[in-house]
Amino acid sequence: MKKFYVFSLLLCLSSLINAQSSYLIDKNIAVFYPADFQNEQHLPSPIFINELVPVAELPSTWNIRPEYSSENGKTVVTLKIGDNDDIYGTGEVYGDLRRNGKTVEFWNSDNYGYLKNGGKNLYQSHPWVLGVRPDGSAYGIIADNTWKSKLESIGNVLKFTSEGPAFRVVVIERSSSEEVLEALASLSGHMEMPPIWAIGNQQCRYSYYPDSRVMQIVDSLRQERIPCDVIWMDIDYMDKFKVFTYDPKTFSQPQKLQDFVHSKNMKTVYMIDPGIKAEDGYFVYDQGKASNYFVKTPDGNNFTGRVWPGNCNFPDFTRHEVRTWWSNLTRDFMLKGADGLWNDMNEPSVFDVPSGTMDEDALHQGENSDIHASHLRLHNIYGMNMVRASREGSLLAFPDKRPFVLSRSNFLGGQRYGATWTGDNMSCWEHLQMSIPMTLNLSLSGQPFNGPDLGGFGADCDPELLAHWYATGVYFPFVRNHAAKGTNSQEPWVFGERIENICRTAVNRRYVLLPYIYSLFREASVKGLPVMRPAYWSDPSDKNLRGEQRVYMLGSDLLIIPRWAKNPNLPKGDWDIVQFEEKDDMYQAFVAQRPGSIVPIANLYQNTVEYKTDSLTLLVNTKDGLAEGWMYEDAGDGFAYRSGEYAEYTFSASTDAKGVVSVSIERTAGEMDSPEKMIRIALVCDGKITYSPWTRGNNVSIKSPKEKEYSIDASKLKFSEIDIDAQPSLQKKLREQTRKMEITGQPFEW
Ligand code: MIG
Repeated sequence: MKKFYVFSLLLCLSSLINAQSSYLIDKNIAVFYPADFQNEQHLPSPIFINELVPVAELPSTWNIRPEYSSENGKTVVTLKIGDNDDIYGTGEVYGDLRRNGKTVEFWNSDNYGYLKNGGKNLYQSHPWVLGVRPDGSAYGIIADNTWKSKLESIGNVLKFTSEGPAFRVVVIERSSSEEVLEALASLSGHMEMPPIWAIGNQQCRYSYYPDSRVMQIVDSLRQERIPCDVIWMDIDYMDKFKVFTYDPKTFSQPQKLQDFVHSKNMKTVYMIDPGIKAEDGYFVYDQGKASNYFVKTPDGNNFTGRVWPGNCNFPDFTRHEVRTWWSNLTRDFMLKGADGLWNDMNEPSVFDVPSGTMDEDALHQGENSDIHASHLRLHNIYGMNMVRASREGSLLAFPDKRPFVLSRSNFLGGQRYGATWTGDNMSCWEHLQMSIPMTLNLSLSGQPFNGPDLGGFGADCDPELLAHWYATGVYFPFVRNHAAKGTNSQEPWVFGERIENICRTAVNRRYVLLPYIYSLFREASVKGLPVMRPAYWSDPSDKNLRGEQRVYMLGSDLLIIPRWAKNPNLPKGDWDIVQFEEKDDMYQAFVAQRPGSIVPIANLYQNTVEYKTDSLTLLVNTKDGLAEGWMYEDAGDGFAYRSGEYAEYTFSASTDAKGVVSVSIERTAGEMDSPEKMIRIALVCDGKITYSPWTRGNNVSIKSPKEKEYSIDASKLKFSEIDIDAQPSLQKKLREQTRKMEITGQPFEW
């Protein structure tokens, strides 16, 4: 670090504005320093897990290079890319999957309905671009900068404009998008393996209260046989919205509540916000005040802003001693009955001020107590540092359990600390459709564990929308139904049996797919590959797929085609539709399997406590008679897997001259004891499944019904009749919501 500082200083003295130093820090990963790099304004970087150490000179042939300049006192960095490149990523963004021609602002913002500022800045920031050339080769660009900034894509130029001093840029060159994502994770960290319950179905609303209501919902989920793993507590469980407290009337016995929820094989997740009510006698406030832990104003007072509890002060999470304090508070709280945590409002969100957040000149102490850094610089990593402290708190409470923290705000690299959701969407068709490119671009920005509020948060959901949302969304990495206060209920059963059956079928599919999905999370935690992937990953050479944003991939082997996505662009080749149910309800997404792949699925369970993998059905779609697949499993929680307590298997299929398909299972890694499984083949062929008998052991065969010569033809698929354009639009939903507000006199709270 010091070395660079001195070096850049020297360069600064000896060179003109655009001079810079650059090195390779890894194979085909370059870092560029501006001539006037100010170490203390940027470091330590919250993005990288290791210092960027030079390993070689930058080759003179290096293609993508930043050019530094300034414009109206702001730092400008431009990079020239190829004329025909497609760009993706750029974090949590509203709008199309391809980011060519788009602008995103990096200034974390509470953005209800994505309505503010044209949705250009949402709850989190990822100063990051994934670029893909026509030949499929790809590059990644990291602006190592937390300051308020923006990114514009203008023709073949990427332009970053920052309110802070000039920053480092890292450019990754690889031969595919996958490899770029792997490189990003090697630099910025991998997500940790989540507890398996966190990838199950989850039920939330703002808010289930009192506690008896929570129990009722849990009971209903079980009675209605909607598989589910988690019930969520939104802010109303607190005593007057004071964090780390419980309402003495409605949530007086959190431990008893957790015991009940556990007895139903579910888990509890509780919301914790950053705003601390400024009220003498409230223990969190008293401690924070006494230790001087709050964010300051320039004149040395505690910054005060209004949020749910009223006037609040805000912990300065950029300081490690504040994070330690927070982790301890979190530990004590979790020990009273929480399995997971939900950090909201941590952009941070502040009511009644035009900016919706803290003043730009508010002061943070940062990691270095000599430096008081402005909010302008540290705003974007406020949420990241909060979720980091929360994760630590969970580990203090339960050293033997994997933390699960969901955070609304975060920053590039934040996958190390928690999962995320895409904030306050609306129950409307635009947002159901938009949830796909949003989740994909976050996934392409290093955050594999994310998803939208299923069913939509703001405004009333309706039966068709809910059914289609479940049918589309159960393959997302994070699956949680959530709705705002003042909106109608949207649990799977509220619209009658027909809709409930559709929702249940969809959730059942997620649960049988768990062996495959859990393996994808393993892949994310080891390699850094996303769980949900854009359709173009199925064939980067197919230009038609580059902008496809209705169809998406779950891992490398399944392609999800929503039923409302008429005439989608589909990959060529022998992708085959997996028929999960006997009867088609015309809502469930088509799930197409990659030719040459084997996907393990389990029997149906209602939750991950009961879930077992002792019987596996192997979906096999052969290509030239061959297919391959793999699977990972472990205890589903805890850290024993780190010392070898896991099992990895590979599956391989071949076909003999008589058309008999045989699959063998090989144990390839891990030391976990696992008895031989019952297995059967489900041969996916021409849209139908043929099952072999169940067999115990490592080999199973089946006579293939016929030579296959099928490929999915979008024009032959039966899509839903629903006319999306005729459905209530976002604008109409907003008008309806305003009208309801006038009639009931009840303001909507979000
Ligand atoms: O200002 O806690 O995005 O999921 O239900 C609104 C209440 C505060 C915003 C979150 C939403 C949550 C709600 N919160």
